[in-house]
Amino acid sequence: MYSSNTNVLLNIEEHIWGNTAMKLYISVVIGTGPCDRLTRSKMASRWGDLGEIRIALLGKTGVGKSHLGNNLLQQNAFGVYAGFGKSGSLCSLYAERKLDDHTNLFVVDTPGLFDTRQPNEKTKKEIVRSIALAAPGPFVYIFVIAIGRFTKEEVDTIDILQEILGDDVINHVIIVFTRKEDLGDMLINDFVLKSPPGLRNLIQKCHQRFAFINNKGNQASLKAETSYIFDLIHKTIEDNKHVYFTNRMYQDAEQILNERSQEIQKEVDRSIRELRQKRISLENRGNVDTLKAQLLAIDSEIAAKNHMQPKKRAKEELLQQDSSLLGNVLDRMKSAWRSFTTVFH
Ligand SMILES: Nc1nc2c(ncn2[C@@H]2O[C@H](COP(=O)(O)OP(=O)(O)OP(=O)(O)O)[C@@H](O)[C@H]2O)c(=O)[nH]1
Ligand SMILES: [Mg+2]
Repeated sequence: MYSSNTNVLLNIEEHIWGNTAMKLYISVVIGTGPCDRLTRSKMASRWGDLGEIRIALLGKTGVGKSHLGNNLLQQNAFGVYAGFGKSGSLCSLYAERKLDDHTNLFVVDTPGLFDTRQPNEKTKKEIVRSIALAAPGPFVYIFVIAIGRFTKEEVDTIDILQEILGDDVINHVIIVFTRKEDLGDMLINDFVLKSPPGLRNLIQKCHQRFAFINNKGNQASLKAETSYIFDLIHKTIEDNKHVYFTNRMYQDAEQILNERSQEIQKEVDRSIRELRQKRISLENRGNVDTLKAQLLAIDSEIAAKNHMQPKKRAKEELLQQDSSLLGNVLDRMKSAWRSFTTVFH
């Protein structure tokens, strides 16, 4: 028999997943299946063994991308700008948080990209940077639109996205409308019905996958709205059979990041070896007690280096202005630059 706590959990999970997943959950977590412990706990994750859910935020400047990113991440990771569209900065950023024991949420914020057909060289560089940060490819692109501020530029953004990344990218796009409070008493169905044809087409193009959020809402409404968005993300990932969007550009970026991660790992291994050597020679100097502080410092330095994730370090290098790693990605994406020239005019 299950404890009452387990029953509560079962009810919640049933609500979220439905019956089939529920049976799977019972057999795996409660222990009726022949799984080993590791498989059990991995299967218990709503996200299976995906490990990392990569999400990219898209949309015109000032629509609330960063604010939405912060709400999904439950932290103030991205700069939110008080004025509408005042960001002006072109620095793509990323942040992450744990969704459960096995799954990280990884969000790339792209300030106002893809929203003009006349980007300067700096903007193009930022597009490449944001692609590289989300390598090997996002599971879901969240296209953010502010209620009541839909323009032709939004349609253009999706067109540009498809022209750069390919038509299939649309299968990974969901729309999130911010400023939900502006809906007032209007029902969601009415909102869709009364939307301009361009927006209705866009919703249809995105397989009717849309959600609403008031980024400035209270805790309870934020909880309900972000949880609905996560359900939508989950459904999109299921619809795409757990395959993230990728193409040559993402794969090139991934390869360069992997090469850099390997170099970083080698550098780390070398400096750990040097630290260990230093430790041994200190110990050989005799009185270990007087050297205690130095030995402890070396131990904690070794622990920190062991803890470091080379891939993460590589992505951090991409954020640096004039990073040579970004230069390498740009070089590798020369063909992409050519396609930018044809897409943007
Ligand atoms: N009332 C209300 N304000 C919002 C909502 N979402 C965002 N805002 C506000 O709109 C402003 C712009 O939000 P940001 O998140 O910085 O917009 P952004 O899309 O990241 O803008 P860029 O970085 O310039 O591309 C901020 O003042 C937000 O607090 C919302 O749902 N309701
Ligand atoms: Mg922003």
